[in-house]
Amino acid sequence: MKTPILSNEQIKAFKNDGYVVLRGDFDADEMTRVEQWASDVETMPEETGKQWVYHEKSLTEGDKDLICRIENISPFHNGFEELTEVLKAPVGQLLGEEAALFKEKINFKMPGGDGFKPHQDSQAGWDKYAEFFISVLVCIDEATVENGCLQMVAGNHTRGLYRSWEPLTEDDMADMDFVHCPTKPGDIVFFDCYAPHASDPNTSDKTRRIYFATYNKLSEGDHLAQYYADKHENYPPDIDRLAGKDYVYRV
Ligand SMILES: O=C(O)CCC(=O)C(=O)O
Repeated sequence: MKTPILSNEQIKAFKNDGYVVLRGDFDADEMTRVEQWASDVETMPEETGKQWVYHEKSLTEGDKDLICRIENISPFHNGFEELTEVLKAPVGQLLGEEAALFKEKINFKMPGGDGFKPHQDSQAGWDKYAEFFISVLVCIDEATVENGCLQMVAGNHTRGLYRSWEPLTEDDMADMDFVHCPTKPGDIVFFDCYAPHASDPNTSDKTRRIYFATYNKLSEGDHLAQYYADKHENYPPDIDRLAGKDYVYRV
């Protein structure tokens, strides 16, 4: 995979808007590989101590079981490890220093898969680990309005964190303008941990996979192991769940 390099205009757009979209930055050959890697990860057996697989029930097809998300992939897949490495350089350009990987996942959003309520990523308790994070989205399948592409608010990231562990309220959103951000395979989006965003359920008949990797400044520490240890306590992958215990996805 080639290393994406941001232009000065792209860096400026990120600072102004809280996100920036790079169109077609990974080419068709690179995306054929990433698409194959995502298919590999989907079929890898679910085992304790390996990649973390989360399921959901279809919103449209009765009780059909869907994969909604797979996290903690790169330790078990060389391709995604390579991807986390090449994305470090452009994130470092935005952070102004070297980046450390914090977490990564593929959101599958299969047909009938649910969307995401409006939120800031840092609302998921990330401020416990570091002050600031940047997430990078690599679009694997075309993301459209119909299949639940990302919706972003420009310019609101400068307000900082609204509050932890609760999505944004109607009051918070009174002056926010959520704009659909459709993406094609090979598009890359960088976004600030305070940039409000959301997405709708997938009402199409095709899966919409997007890869997300999140980084913090290396000078703020390497928190990946602690983040996943804490998350395993509160919201483990489905295979590690205790019978009778209620697990609630908050943000
Ligand atoms: O995959 C999506 O549609 C949005 C994902 C998102 O907002 C998140 O994972 O925080």
